[in-house]
Amino acid sequence: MQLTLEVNGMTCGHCEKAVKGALEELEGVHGVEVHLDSGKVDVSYDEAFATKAMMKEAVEAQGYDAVG
Ligand SMILES: [Cu+2]
Repeated sequence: MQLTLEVNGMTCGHCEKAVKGALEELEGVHGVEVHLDSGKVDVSYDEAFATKAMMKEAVEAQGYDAVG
């Protein structure tokens, strides 16, 4: 499965690393690609383990706003 999160507040490489790292720590997440310019984050995952709600929570725990 693949989905795209929309994340507000990412401005630099540090933000990118924080968001990517938080998502990759979730069980079932296989791949994360952060697009800083658009604020979009593509996630490949196994839906048996990870949900969009869990991803949003992980992003928000890093201090960013996951809007979609
Ligand atoms: Cu930053």
